[in-house]
Amino acid sequence: MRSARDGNGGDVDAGYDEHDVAITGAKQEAAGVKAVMVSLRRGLAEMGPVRTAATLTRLNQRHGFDCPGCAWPEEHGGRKLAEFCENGAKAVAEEATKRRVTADFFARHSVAELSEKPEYWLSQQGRLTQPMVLQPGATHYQPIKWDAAYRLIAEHLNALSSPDEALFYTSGRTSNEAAFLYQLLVRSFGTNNLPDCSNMCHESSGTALIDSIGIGKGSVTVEDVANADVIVIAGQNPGTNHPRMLSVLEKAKANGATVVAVNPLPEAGLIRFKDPQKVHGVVGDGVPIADEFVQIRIGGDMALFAGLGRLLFEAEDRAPGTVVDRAFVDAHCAGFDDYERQTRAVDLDTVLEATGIDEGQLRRVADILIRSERTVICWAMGLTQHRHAVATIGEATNLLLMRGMIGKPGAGVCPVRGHSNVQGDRTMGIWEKVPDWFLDALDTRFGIASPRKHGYDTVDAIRAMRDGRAHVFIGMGGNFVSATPDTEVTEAALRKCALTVQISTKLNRSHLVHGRTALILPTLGRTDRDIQATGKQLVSVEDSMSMVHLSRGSLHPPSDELRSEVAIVCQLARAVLGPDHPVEWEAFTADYNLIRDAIADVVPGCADYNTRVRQPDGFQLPHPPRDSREFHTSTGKANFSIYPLEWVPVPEGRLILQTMRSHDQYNTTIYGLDDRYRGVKGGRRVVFVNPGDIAALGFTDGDRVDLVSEFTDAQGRLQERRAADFRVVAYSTPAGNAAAYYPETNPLVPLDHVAARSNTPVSKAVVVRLERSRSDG
Ligand SMILES: Nc1nc2c(c(=O)[nH]1)N[C@H]1C(S)=C(S)[C@@H](COP(=O)(O)OP(=O)(O)OC[C@H]3O[C@@H](n4cnc5c(=O)[nH]c(N)nc54)[C@H](O)[C@@H]3O)O[C@H]1N2
Ligand SMILES: Nc1nc2c(c(=O)[nH]1)N[C@H]1C(S)=C(S)[C@@H](COP(=O)(O)OP(=O)(O)OC[C@H]3O[C@@H](n4cnc5c(=O)[nH]c(N)nc54)[C@H](O)[C@@H]3O)O[C@H]1N2
Ligand SMILES: [Mo]
Repeated sequence: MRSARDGNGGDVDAGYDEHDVAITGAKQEAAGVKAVMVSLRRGLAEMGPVRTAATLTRLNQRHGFDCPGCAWPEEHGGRKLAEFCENGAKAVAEEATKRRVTADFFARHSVAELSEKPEYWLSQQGRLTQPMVLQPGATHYQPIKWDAAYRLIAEHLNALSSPDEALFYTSGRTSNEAAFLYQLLVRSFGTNNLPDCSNMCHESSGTALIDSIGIGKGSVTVEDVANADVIVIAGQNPGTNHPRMLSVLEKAKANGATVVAVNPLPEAGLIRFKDPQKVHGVVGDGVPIADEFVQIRIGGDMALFAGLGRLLFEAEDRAPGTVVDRAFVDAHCAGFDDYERQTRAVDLDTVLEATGIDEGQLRRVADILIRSERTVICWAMGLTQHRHAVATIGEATNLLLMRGMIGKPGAGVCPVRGHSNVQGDRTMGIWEKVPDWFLDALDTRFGIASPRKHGYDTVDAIRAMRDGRAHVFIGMGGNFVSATPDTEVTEAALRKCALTVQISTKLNRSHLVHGRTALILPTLGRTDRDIQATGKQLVSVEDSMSMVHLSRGSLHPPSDELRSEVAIVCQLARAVLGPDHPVEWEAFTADYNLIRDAIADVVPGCADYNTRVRQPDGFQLPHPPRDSREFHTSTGKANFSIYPLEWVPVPEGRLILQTMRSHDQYNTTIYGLDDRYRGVKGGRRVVFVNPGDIAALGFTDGDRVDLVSEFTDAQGRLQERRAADFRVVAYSTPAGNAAAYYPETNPLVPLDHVAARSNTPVSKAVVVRLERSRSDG
């Protein structure tokens, strides 16, 4: 057992044995008083009573900070005293923890020793406190001064034979101010290599929506969701990943909405919700959420939307003029005739096979859509991380377009984003394929010459490192090595780099899988106070519904050695670009208002940013389809998207595995080892399998198996990858489908297994077979 010292520089004992995992049965309802108790207990353990009170009362309040949990918007007007959820509170506790990783910690642990520890143990050690360097051939990280760190990076960058040999990753927590300056630095340096977490997340949504409606963002507000007739929630687990969405769904239901949940798993929050702030949530059973639970086969959604489209056309035939919104289609859409032809020809037997549902349910859902005057379709990773993700989202959008459900109250597309500022980072130009008009505006404002050649996204960045085309990796947050697919390939790729730099708040695996030289640069988080030359600074973020608002950290930072992300970018820019560079880097660090003024000059819809962001609830960015039914697409109209129907058949003796989040993690950060809603306690190496499949494959619940993924590469060769030792759990999932947690299963996802057009790793459909583990007695 490891030592259990706590506090400054001590190791926190986070040892555990996967064989102790207990299975207690899945829950029907999400939240309730238990959720509040869990969040308070977690807060007290990590932060102590004073910081717990200081953080949880300021979370998502008008004068507080934006929750680093997810991108679901705050409700405006009368906010509740505690506008947070269990998992938002965990995200805050994770950042505002009193535990510290000091230079002494790194002196005691070699990199080799730390790389043996699980991700859970690493994040439990606390906040990083000072810049550290790993010199070539060294066994331990050592302290380094900030100036020396910037010089080291500048030397490496300026020694490259082309700026395109450097990669600048971003995760979605970075504020608008820091993101804007970061992309400005990268473009001033001379590359568009700005891969980000979005490439693994909602890239498919952006790609599909830009084709269909001309903008890659959702077209609804919270009020629209609350006032919808019908809300479809496909491929999303809000009870765990966007818990504050549940109270909006409850409100919508009280207004008479019908909810259709489309998911291979009966996720707790989709079935029932107990609002801990209401009496029935405290003493009763809560409220039912889904009126129709469509237990779809993994990857069957495109077929579902196409089949529903056909039934909608048939209903239009029975009662002409009642289903298709002809006026909208004629005035605003292109490609309707092709869509109608293709959709009328959809074979319903194929739809039933692809989705695994019965015809009665398909017809019931069609009837729900036909009766609806206002439909919202929400989705997340269950739709975006598939080979045919872009086509699937296009098909969902078609259903809305044919009924005129875009650009009217209570209706529209709602891709529910992940990271709290992932959408804002894109708006600020963190995009490897940013359009030329953005670069033109940047060049005009700053007198620089941005490159026009598109950069690498996440998957292409890994290929570039693997193939020796990129030698320096810089990560603005995130945990690249654990978030990306094909762990072995990615690790080898990073190890080939001359320099890897991680700008981070917490210790993670990306600090331990490193280039010849490696740097850890510790930074302030969302909850920390940020003081610069002109005083206390504020930052701003954009939520999933295009609302931009301020966030004010108030906690005393974990160490005086921390720098804000803005300060790190500006100092680095000075070191890399030299003192004569035209951008006013020093002034920007001193006063973030000046950054916001620059954003106002460059980014559309951000005029008067400093004033409008200070309005009580901030301001909403323009969205032409939502605001005025204008569509800035290739045709100048909303385009019906036409793709051949695709789904995911199950090969004989194999399973289709989806990789997903437990209730006790934030992406690669593992908060704890329980998945309360799915009834798992004390471990994460579990694989959820349909009971019929368990028997048919010759196993029983509780067996320990290796997951072996199978993939045919571009040359037609069969490849295999293995993740060892998972406990089989009998679970309600469609026949042929299985589920297990990410990041443990990332080694199974081949680098080339990507979505068509968006290049997003296909994390939700991996062909696997089960093999009895060698360790299974
Ligand atoms: N507490 C917490 N909050 C988070 C995060 C976190 O890790 N922890 N992560 C944040 C981030 S970055 C993101 S992107 C979001 C992720 O939010 P989600 O997308 O909800 O996250 P996943 O766990 O990947 O869950 C995917 C859901 O899709 C379902 N699914 C899988 N395959 C299919 C399919 O083929 N069809 C359909 N219809 N459903 C399918 C799964 O059963 C599961 O319910 O959450 C954000 N919020
Ligand atoms: N198999 C599989 N793989 C997936 C997914 C999946 O569903 N299945 N989901 C994908 C998705 S949707 C996403 S978004 C990615 C997530 O990919 P990332 O965003 O790269 O990963 P995170 O785990 O969110 O990053 C956590 C780290 O961010 C740092 N951090 C936290 N807050 C801050 C901050 O304020 N500033 C800075 N500089 N650093 C900070 C901490 O050091 C922490 O260790 O993973 C993807 N990978
Ligand atoms: Mo995400």
